[in-house]
Amino acid sequence: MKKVISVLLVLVMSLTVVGCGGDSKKDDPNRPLKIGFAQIGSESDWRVGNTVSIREAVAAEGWELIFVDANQMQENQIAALRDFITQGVDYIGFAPVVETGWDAVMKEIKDAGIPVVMLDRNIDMPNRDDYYATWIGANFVDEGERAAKWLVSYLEHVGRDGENINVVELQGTVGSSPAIDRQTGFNNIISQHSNINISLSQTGNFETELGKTVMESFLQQQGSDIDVVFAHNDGMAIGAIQAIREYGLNPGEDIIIIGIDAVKLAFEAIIAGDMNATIECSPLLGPQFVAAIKDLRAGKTLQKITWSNWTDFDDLLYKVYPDRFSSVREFVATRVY
Ligand code: GYE
Repeated sequence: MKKVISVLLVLVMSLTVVGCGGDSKKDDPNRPLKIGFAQIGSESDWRVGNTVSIREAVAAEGWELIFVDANQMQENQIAALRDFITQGVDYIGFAPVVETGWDAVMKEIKDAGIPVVMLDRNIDMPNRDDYYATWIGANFVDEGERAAKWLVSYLEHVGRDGENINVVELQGTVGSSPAIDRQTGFNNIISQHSNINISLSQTGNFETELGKTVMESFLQQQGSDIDVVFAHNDGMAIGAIQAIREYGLNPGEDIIIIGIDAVKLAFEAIIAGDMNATIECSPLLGPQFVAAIKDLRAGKTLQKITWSNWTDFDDLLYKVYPDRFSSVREFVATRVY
């Protein structure tokens, strides 16, 4: 008898648990959501612009945002994600600092039944599509290709397409999707041009200071033999500009500088003649992030990839190829990051 009662008890209890789960799924559409966002850090103007965009978009909905800045450290992001599970957030937003090493925590999030919206960078794990509802960001391979195509067009335009061109590369964070893909994209194009070669390539971790330090070492090794700096973001390009000036060369003239992101500082450097081009990668992903969550809440299935919009900027080729490039002067005043 005792056994029967305890079996019954267990049955009743588990039914209650199932019942609770069932009820909580009937979401009151007016209930403010609780969102956890695991951000990479504040390593660049791009990142700061991205954070502001997310904060503003979530606040505009009246939702609660638990925002964690992981200071570019994977273990901090993993801890933040686990904390979001403990706190029982409704949705998780996640920009992973590097691509690999997320398998365990992504499985934990999935087991907890919390939908994930990936933003900006992506993860690399078996069946990764099963672990997030959607990913919103830029096509980084395409960005690298566009940077190289700008260079090819520029060299043609200034009559240097017959010369051997020595490129040095400032890479982003090792193992991050933009660093991997931008390098791939750039190489896809320059491999078709035997006169353009990368002689030195090192990470500056997407940081201005580190970009400057690495550029100083490049200059010590090769000095004025360097023709081009390809920086995986504008912040490192700005650092390189400082290093080149301190070395006694003219950035933008003696050495061609290409960055990625299209932040205001890069526009100003291009207008000042210190930099030559920037490839746009928009950080203003907050509205798309919120739209994705609203769709998920309404029960929609989202496509796995949503690309952000872009255009590329310089102060020369936009006149020749208005369909490919835009003028920095036209956009500098309205750039908010
Ligand atoms: O280019 C860089 C930032 O992941 C696309 O991260 C982003 C990159 C961006 O630190 O400035």
